Amino acid sequence: MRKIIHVDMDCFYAAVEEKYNPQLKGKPVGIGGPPNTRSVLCTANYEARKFGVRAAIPSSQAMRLCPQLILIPPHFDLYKKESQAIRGILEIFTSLIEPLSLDEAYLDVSDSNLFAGSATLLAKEIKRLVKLETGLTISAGVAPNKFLSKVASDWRKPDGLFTIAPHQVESFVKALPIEKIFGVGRVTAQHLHEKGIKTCLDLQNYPDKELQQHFGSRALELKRYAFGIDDRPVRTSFERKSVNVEETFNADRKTLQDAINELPSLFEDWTERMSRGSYFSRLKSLQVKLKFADFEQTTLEQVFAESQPPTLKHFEALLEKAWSRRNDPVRLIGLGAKLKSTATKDINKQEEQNLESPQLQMALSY
Ligand code: DCP
Ligand code: MG
Repeated sequence: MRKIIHVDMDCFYAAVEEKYNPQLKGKPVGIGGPPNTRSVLCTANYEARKFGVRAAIPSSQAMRLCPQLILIPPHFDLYKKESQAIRGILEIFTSLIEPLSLDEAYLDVSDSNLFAGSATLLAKEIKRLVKLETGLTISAGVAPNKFLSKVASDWRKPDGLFTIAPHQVESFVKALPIEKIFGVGRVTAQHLHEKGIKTCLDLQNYPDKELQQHFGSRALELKRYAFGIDDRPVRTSFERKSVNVEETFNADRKTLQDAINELPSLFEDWTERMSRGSYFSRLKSLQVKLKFADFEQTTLEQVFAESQPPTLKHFEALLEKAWSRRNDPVRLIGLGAKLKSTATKDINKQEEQNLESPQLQMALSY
């Protein structure tokens, strides 16, 4: 049984801004470009969230929701600096670290002897040191796998610490809303809801066959998550999984032809990135993403198995298909590719050992 810790900074960009400008404390703060542009918010602090202000909404909408909002343009250099300091703290405890973004990481501490093997106490010490050294708060979740540790870090946010010990998994997942499952976005959640599946327990009890009819090869994976099972290893080395480029336009592109006209420059960018990283040999599928004027988005993905690199024509065909889903003006076009993994096996994957080790013993030291 593994011990995974997921850590995630609280209101990261906003918290860093407050650190460097303490006068902001207690006031509603949003990070993003000015409201007279098409900028969307990166994040907002808790004072602002009370007004419904949150990441990904347009700055203009944020100002309407909360007219006293203090809007600050992002300072990525500062966030990077704080992120590196946090990374330094994490490295005290283990080298098995998988960063997900500047403010989030998984740690595999299964084999750590620190704190008598208690991952919970280890997480507590991480929280203490992060606060001491950076002045910022981080939330942590401890669980036997990545999926549950991420749910756990969110469970008591902000400044939270929550553990799901192995013996608690079964009862914990039962009431867990399916939206919390890794990879279940709005669309999948809606499909599941239509079948009356709201919680992981509902999903556990749903017949395999019917689930497979609707979700194909994903059905089994969904079921496993519903039981709290997730074998994904903590990956320490960064391996690029996709190469994407996108552009948000100052004015919506109203017709298919307008959209097609945007492709050559995007394609050029994308090709350059693919070549620079020598990624063409790993090409798995091509995709086109459209974000419509109302912020709804759609992504069309198609397996690419030809021996020559794709041309503009391939993306045009995908764009036409994606466009026909709504035939509406778009504010953003993205194109890209998914890449095949180079990994031959999961080196960090824990074998199921010590099957007869008593659960109680686990629970006490977790
Ligand atoms: N971010 C962004 N655009 C988004 C989401 C996030 O630029 N749509 C940036 C700003 C966030 C940072 O990434 O501060 C971390 O993202 P989180 O989802 O962890 O959000 P926060 O750390 O801001 O808040 P929370 O306390 O909920 O983790
Ligand atoms: Mg965060």
